[in-house]
Amino acid sequence: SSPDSDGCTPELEKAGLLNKTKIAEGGRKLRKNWSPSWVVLVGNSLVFFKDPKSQTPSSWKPGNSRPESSVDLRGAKLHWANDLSSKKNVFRLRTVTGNEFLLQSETNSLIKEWYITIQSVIDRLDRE
Ligand code: I3P
Repeated sequence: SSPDSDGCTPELEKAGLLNKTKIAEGGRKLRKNWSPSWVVLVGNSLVFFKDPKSQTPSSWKPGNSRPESSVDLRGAKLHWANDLSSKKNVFRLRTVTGNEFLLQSETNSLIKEWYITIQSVIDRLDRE
């Protein structure tokens, strides 16, 4: 069912708008700075783009849509983390390099789908 039967292009699993903050970099704690992020799950990576809606019309051009950052999901850990925020529907993603992110949505069903889909990619990579 893959549109990319030769396997040269990583498969797009999911994309959407979530609230995001990075809380640690290489194991060092960072100050929270929540902002909306366009999140794309593709291949083995979670890729973050600045929310186009938060930008001025002139700053948002197709050529400007370079990722803000990208996370390698191999060996990553996912945990529900409602204890780490006053917000609801929050989970924490921790990479093998000690980078930690909180991701959040006001919509419970939406954040559950993200959790399940990211976990399934982590599980697939664990089996490789
Ligand atoms: C933080 C800001 C965050 C909040 C965080 C505050 O204050 O209000 O939204 O996290 O709480 O410290 P500031 O803007 O002054 O940095 P949540 O929204 O996730 O609760 P925390 O320090 O308890 O994590």
